[in-house]
Amino acid sequence: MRKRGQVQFLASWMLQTGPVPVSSPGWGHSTQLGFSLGAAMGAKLAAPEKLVVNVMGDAAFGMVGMDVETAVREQIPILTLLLNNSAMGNYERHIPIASERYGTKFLSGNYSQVARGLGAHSKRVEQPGEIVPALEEAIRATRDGKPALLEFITREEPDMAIG
Ligand SMILES: Cc1ncc(C[n+]2csc(CCOP(=O)(O)OP(=O)(O)O)c2C)c(N)n1
Ligand SMILES: [Mg+2]
Repeated sequence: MRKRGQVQFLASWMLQTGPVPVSSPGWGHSTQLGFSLGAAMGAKLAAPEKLVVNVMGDAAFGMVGMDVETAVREQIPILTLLLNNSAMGNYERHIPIASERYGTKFLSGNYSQVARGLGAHSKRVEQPGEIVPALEEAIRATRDGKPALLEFITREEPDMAIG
């Protein structure tokens, strides 16, 4: 499951080059930010034996993040990987004046705290050495029936080949 934006390009690359076979539902004509959270819950309900991973950005989480509560309440243990680059990546190309004058493309927030507040397992990952243990712990949490969210603090990619 992937949403739009820089996250989408990075996740596509990871899925194509990763060492482990994975499957990824296509998004068809859906491009709305945040749809992957609900779609991941649906996938997990359809295939509860699988590890279902939802990759999303900080702006996408801003659109739908409260639905983590649905996953907690209904015990749908998906794993969300949130890439927090504190921005709508490269979005100045779409809103140049608003970005320059008002910084409209920039965001802030501690989304792992939000997820924890909603009852999910969560961790904010700031150092590379924390990535693997955080993933292992989060996957264990999903196996115990708890939705998990890892918030990775990243930087905005300065330029991406977007058509
Ligand atoms: C509901 C909705 N509003 C606006 C857009 C347009 N849009 C596409 S990508 C994007 C910014 C995405 O930012 P973020 O989720 O933080 O991901 P990043 O590109 O920073 O990885 C926006 C606003 C959209 N796809 N869906
Ligand atoms: Mg972002």
